[in-house]
Amino acid sequence: MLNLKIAKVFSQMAELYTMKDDRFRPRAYEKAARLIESMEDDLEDIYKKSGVKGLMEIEGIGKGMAEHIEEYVKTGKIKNFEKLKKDAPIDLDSFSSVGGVGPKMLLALYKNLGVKNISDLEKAARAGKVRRLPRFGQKTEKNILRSIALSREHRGRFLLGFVSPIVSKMEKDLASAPGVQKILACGSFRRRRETIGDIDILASARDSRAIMEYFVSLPNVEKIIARGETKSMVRLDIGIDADLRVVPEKSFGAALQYFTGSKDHNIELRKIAIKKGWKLNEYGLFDKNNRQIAGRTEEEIYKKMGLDWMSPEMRENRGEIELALAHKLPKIVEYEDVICDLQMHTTYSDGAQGVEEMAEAAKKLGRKYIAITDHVGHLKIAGAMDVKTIERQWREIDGLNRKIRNFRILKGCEADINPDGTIALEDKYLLKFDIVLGSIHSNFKMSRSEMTKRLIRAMENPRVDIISHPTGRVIHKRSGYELDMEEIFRAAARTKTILEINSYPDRLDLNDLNIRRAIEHGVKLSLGTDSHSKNQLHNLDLGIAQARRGWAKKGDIVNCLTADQIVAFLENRKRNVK
Ligand code: DGT
Ligand code: CA
Ligand code: CA
Ligand code: ZN
Repeated sequence: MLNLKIAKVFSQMAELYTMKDDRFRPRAYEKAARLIESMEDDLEDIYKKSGVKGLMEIEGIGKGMAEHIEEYVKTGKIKNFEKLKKDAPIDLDSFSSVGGVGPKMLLALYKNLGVKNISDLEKAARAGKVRRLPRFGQKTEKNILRSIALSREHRGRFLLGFVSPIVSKMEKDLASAPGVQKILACGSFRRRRETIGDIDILASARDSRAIMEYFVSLPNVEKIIARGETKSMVRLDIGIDADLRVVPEKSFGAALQYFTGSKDHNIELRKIAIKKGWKLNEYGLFDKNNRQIAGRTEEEIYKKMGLDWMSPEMRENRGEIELALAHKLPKIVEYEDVICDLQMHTTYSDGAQGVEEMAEAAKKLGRKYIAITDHVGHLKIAGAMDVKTIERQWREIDGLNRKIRNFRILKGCEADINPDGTIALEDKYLLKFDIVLGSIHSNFKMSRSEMTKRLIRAMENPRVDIISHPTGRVIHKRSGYELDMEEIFRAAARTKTILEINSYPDRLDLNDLNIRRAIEHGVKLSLGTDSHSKNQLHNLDLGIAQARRGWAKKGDIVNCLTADQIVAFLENRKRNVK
């Protein structure tokens, strides 16, 4: 699968063209990169089947891009890219995880200080050289050092949404290996943590050697790190490690439990076994006489020890073991309970497809309704809609609602929250939307108390239904604004404002812990994919996973209401808020 590699090349070409002050190519390449990154079909397959023509049939891929892809598939290189890199020999890879340092800054740093990679930059910033450059200053220098520290913290971890399609494909491939009985990815992947350190695959098989051979020869394996009869470890082409363990079927449940973790959860569980005079490990649960009393299934491991089985998402040793012992586990929201997607963009602002195409794609994924939430306000780079455009979109939505059966499109928008907490669109317009999301897209660096006040003022506006990506963090890139979250939760509860679980792979904002706190405050939550293309609509599952990790119940998530119910709910909340 070359998709991710090509996406990376395109995204770096966008940066290199930005350095050259090219007007149009940066956006075109960045858009193509994002599209390819979230595509499920394999570009190499498409090319091999139907050539450049087939590639051009992908929406958003023109002739030039298609030819680049062809060149890459054939030679592993793109000449234009190599040429661009010669003019600016900067290790863009090393900067990809450092937020807030754009291409123009990189070029200035390279030209003036010879900075080529992160460690050069860190050295220059620590020596106080960066602040002396025109347009940089002390504050920028400090932010650069903070970004570098943040990226270190995350080094070697991969986004769940990024790894997920790859793991699913490996599971499917391995299931067809000779003699395989059971196969499942465990570890943080099964617990659906927002980032994954390495992939832990577990199998039971009649012949472990055959599946091992199959595993180490998968096409996306770049290098074999260790190879044994029951355990092997490889490095995949995207840079993450994956290991495979093979156990006998009678131990599969025990191994599943053990390798799903988390480590802290396992340690607590083992203490319970020890108290009973038993032993618990990846081979099973054993009594005093070392007889296996459970191990074939995960359920029986928990049951024998007196616990109810719980979803992997809950296994972080955050109180779930006590509740399972007392048979008082909460019934968390199921994936099927969530029937709509409450944030997405179309060509009316910065999305790749029109309203109808997004609606049809969402319907195909089983959603019962959606909210179209294009940008309104100041965000000119994101193509914020003006009033005329809004009215045109409403007319189109009315028409589509008559046309598309068993489906509904809500009229929504994502409105900018101004630095003073007011909304960047007049009230009389806000009132006419079915659903209004308020978001912070500018002035990120306010003090904690100012930022908290800003968000609370937005929540006090009864026309704002949902605060989107409430903390503003971007995994691996930005740590989020300074906020007093307890104050925010209290205000959300008081004003009956819904807080979003933004389901975009690098946002997942609110995160699991904040979700749990919000619920304890009685705050309602919404799920939105924030899709900018129809290929991203499947990300809803990532948000649901985080909701489950935050122990959300069906009643906590407004996306479990029907379209009629949610409209009534939103009207009612506006009436009750002063
Ligand atoms: P990751 O890979 O950093 O995203 O996180 P995990 O949870 O996948 O951790 P990993 O890959 O180191 O180990 C996989 C599972 O194996 C882990 O969730 C629980 C189990 N495990 C690992 N080390 C220990 C340990 O020292 N004690 C116990 N009881 N279990 C462990
Ligand atoms: Ca792992
Ligand atoms: Ca591991
Ligand atoms: Zn947008």
